[in-house]
Amino acid sequence: MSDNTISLSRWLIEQERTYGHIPGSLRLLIEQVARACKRISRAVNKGASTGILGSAGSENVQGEVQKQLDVIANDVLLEANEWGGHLAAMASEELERIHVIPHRYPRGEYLLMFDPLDGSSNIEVNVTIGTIFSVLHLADGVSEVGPEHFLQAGRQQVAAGYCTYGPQTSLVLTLGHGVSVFTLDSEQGSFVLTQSSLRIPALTQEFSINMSNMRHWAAPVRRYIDECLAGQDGPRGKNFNMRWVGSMVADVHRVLQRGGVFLYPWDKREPERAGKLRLLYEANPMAFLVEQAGGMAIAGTERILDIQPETLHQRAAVILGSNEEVALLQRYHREAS
Ligand code: AHM
Ligand code: MG
Repeated sequence: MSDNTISLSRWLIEQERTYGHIPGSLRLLIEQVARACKRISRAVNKGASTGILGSAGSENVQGEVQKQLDVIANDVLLEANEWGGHLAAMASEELERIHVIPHRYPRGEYLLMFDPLDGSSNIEVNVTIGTIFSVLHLADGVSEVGPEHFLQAGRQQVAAGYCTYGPQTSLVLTLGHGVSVFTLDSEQGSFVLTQSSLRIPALTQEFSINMSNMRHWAAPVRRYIDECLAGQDGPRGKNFNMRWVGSMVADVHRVLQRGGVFLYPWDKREPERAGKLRLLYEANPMAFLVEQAGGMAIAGTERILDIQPETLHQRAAVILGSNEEVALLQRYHREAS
């Protein structure tokens, strides 16, 4: 590390000084999450050499088969964040119930939510996966923490971020004052600031959706994608490119860096389900980051961050990215409703 690099720890302290309302306990909580991500990154990097690829032989609360790395990542996050004194409870995509901080540790004022290993179908094929997290404040005066305390609209998040485990390990973070990107210097073992005040490019011609579900989409999504596919000769008057990694962290990271739109919309396969992705562990943190980077995030007509959660593992439709594209999709949804 050269002298002018800014480590995550230094950056957090400087943020605390600049924005007096970022409390020290939130700073320490973020450092703890980052430490857990470094451990997960190491486990992911070792891959098959340590025999930890493959199924764990169990299912999570959503009925999805858990991979060994899903379980390891979940345990690392629980263990790393339990004792610090900053949290009251945690909720994970992999756990049916919330994890209340045991009485032997001091209880803090925050709630942490995470998808420990997003994109786990990509683990075996050595494609980028990641951890997504979100932090809420526990309402004042609560003595017994319950799942209902996690049911806050996404606009109330005090921090959110994700870590990608790919060619580089990147931590992308917002505390509500813009988005910063940190890259793991694996020799030093620390995250260093590599981008400040990230802005999603406004002019863009790239979309990201699982095209194999096309026949199941609702009319507004179909209309938007049809117009993109029509290219230069169609109503958009330009050619579009398509990318789908199948790991939300990787697809959203690309959208944040070079613009475009990411969609996992409602579809007819399971009409009673709002979408595939989880509101608290995936949609809300990504929506917070995207809005902080100057983009938009909607579920159809509604802003994701305004959805009032009703259950812990609730799903949401997700459409996010560059303003112009998401605004057009919102208009198509409004016209259809
Ligand atoms: P996971 O959290 O169990 O990995 O599932 C979420 C993932 C997202 O990362 C990704 O955008 C989506 O599922 C891909 O779904 P599909 O395989 O239907 O394209
Ligand atoms: Mg996920």
